[in-house]
Amino acid sequence: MAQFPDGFLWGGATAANQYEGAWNVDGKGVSTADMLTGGDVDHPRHFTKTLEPNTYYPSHTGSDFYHHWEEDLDYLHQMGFKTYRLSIAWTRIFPNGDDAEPNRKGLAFYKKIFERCQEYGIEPLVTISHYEAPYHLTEAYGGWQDRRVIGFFVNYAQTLFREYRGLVHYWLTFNEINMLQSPFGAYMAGALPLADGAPLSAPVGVQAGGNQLQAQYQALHNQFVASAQAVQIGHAVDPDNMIGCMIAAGVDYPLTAKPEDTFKADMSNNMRNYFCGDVQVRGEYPAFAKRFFDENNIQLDITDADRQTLALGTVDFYSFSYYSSGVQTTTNEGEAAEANQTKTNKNPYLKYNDWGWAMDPLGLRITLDRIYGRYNIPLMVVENGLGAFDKVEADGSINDDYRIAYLQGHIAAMGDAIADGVDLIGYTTWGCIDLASAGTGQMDKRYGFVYVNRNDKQEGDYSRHPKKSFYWYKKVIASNGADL
Ligand code: BGP
Repeated sequence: MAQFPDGFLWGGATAANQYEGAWNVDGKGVSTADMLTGGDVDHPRHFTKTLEPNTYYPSHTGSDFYHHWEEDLDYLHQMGFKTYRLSIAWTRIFPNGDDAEPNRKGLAFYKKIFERCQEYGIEPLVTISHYEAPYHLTEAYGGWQDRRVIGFFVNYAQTLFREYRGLVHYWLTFNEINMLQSPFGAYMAGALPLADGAPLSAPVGVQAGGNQLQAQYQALHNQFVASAQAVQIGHAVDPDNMIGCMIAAGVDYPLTAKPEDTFKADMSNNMRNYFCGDVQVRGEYPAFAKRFFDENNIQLDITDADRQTLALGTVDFYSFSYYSSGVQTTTNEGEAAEANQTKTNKNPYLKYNDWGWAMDPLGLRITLDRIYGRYNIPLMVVENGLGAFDKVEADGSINDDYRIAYLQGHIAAMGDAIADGVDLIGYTTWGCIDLASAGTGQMDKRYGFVYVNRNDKQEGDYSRHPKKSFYWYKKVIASNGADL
């Protein structure tokens, strides 16, 4: 039976642009996420420079948390949440990103949420930037490639640390910062410019013929520096602040015992779990970065002051999302699978969800063991869960046994990792209340314990309905993970 430590932070996670809606209310500015359409298989996500009438932009409505926050926090409280991971929309606080003064109405919105959390004994875990940035910064500065954006972010982060001092103790600087390494994530994670009408897989941040990787890695470097400065400020404002990195982590297996396959899998795991981890935990780029930069003709603008900032702004804990594992091979023997517009090799030993993501609880234990083995600092799993189509029965019940089974397996794997010696301090399942998908923009790709009545056809009144998993997770938390 899994043994979780006392005080383990059980909870769930959401992100502003996928959940809040109210995209242009109370002084909020336009964010990069607000320019992304999507919604179902016939309408894959793409960027539009001018908002098109009669087109669905998932962030504009989300799950309408902006107007349902009291009800939603009440549901989290009923489940016994110890923590709630949410992000702050930068554009509610600084509508353009480079504004001189913050928007008081935006600050007030989150303050009442944190105060309610405090009443409920729920520790907020705040992501300062989750897959969005003020659109103005992308237009006027070219986004995160430009060093000036570092200063705007640090000013924003400092405003939050001061405003919410005593109410918030756990912070993450950038969601899945390593997504900047892939073309798919670079617009979302890095807020680099896309061409009008371009899909999310299109080149970002460069004029035709430019070095796309150069743009991505310079933006990533600038985010590292911004994150490290924010960590130092956060600690200075309140020494009780615990500030973490957030990385899309996982494990890639070699398809065969060919040494080349193992080498390729190792390199892939290094790039995914350790590239950003080393910079943010150890305060310096890993040794393997140099060869990667050389081979890809990437020449970064890294100053001595940057190196010092990185060394001084290391994080207190390593947090990550884990959904799935992958397979690497140097041959064409594998069967191809597709997830998030990226071709991968199919693992014959695992089952896949409806979006082509392998379900692999043991992969979570392996990931935890390896990351802890490298860094020896507290870990937190801040996203995990099963995206699935849910069915509302005639009597209104939603029997999501498949979701319960997925989570049971992953929680048991965390228990095993703790028994392996890993210092795991918390677990927040993704999309604890249904919200729009980041990858597809769909409302029908659901993760929640609470159903939100809104679908891919943009029908539904946003009413909330607990699923079977709601009562199950409540029991898990009450038993501190003993009763799965
Ligand atoms: C992560 C993101 C989240 C979330 C999740 C699930 O990469 O941090 O924002 O959405 O993936 O992905 P999707 O929404 O595409 O199912």
